[in-house]
Amino acid sequence: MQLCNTNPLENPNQETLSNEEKLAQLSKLEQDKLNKIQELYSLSFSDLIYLAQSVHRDNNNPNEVQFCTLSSIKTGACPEDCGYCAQSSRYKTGLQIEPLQEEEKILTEARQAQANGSTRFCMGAAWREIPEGKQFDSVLRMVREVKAMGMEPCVTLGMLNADQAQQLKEAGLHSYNHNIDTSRDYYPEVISTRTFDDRLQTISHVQEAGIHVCSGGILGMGETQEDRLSMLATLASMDPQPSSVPINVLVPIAGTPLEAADPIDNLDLVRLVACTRIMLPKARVRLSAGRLTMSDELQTLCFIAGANSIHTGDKLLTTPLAGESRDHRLMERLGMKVAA
Ligand code: SAM
Ligand code: DTB
Ligand code: SF4
Repeated sequence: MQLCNTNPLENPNQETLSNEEKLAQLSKLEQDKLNKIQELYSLSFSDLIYLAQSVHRDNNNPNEVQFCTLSSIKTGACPEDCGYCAQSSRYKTGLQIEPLQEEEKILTEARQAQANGSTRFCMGAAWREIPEGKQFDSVLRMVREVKAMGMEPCVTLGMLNADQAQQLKEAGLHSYNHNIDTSRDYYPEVISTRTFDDRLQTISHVQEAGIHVCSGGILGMGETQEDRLSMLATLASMDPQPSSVPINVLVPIAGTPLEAADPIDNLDLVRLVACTRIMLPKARVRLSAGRLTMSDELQTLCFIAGANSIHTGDKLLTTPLAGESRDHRLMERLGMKVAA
């Protein structure tokens, strides 16, 4: 793993450590990043946005937004206990369970997504880890076909090993989405069936296979501001940095432990987008879950702060989105272009 940090959880006395002592265990790099993010976060809103927009202009086309369409290729019945997720078998969320979908059905969705302006197509499966055999072979074929259409194929399939990462690379996979979701400290409050280090391990396999990493998190799960900044410090310390960072705002799902979590303040969201842009200057900063309930004005502030990609379409994985036409209308109103 090229993440330059020491794992405080490897210390069995972790629980007895003060916050200061835990911090002292973070690597110099990650701690430096955290200090810088804290400084950025304490700037006036206007100074922070000015800086983020300057970094954005130096590294990206500020008038361009990439559209990415999601498809749930295997839905629900997941053994993991992620406290936010509609697809965990631990919670009664009323979700319709669907087995791995037919390849042709998914490829039809990909063609439609491309016709609607998306250049990236992300296929998600509610697996703890990728199963070997026929199901993985089918996913590999879908990746090959999406690549052949000229789109960026992305998948999010749970944990994987080095050999599976290699096979995905050979099939032409552009990106693997695997979120760290929150800070190392807050992670066990949200998920107990795997660790933060399990996530980093999968990310390391993805990096080593030469596949782009797409990794981000969820805001509004009851975490503190410090947790959010610490999550960002972890992402910014990865080497190479993720080439895409999805920023999800929790979509509260009835029946999950986080159904009534306090929502994130809108201006805090914009500040976090700005800090992400500054700390990961070249990444696609992607507005992901939570956009259905965001006003056009809030989304615009996020674009000004450096967001340059969205998940579009009628649906994320299991929850609704407003459809591409709302997104195209907003692009037109702002004089911005959908990345070709
Ligand atoms: N099972 C795989 C995994 O967990 O890596 C892939 C699918 S999982 C649904 C993809 C990501 O969606 C999660 O890592 C989480 O960040 C995000 N997500 C899931 N449910 C969400 C919700 N209710 N609100 C916001 N983001 C959510
Ligand atoms: C990511 O970070 N967000 C997307 C994508 N990667 C796979 C998924 C969001 C899921 C939101 C809840 C749902 O629709 O089930
Ligand atoms: Fe399963 Fe992924 Fe949902 Fe967690 S986030 S319950 S691993 S589908």
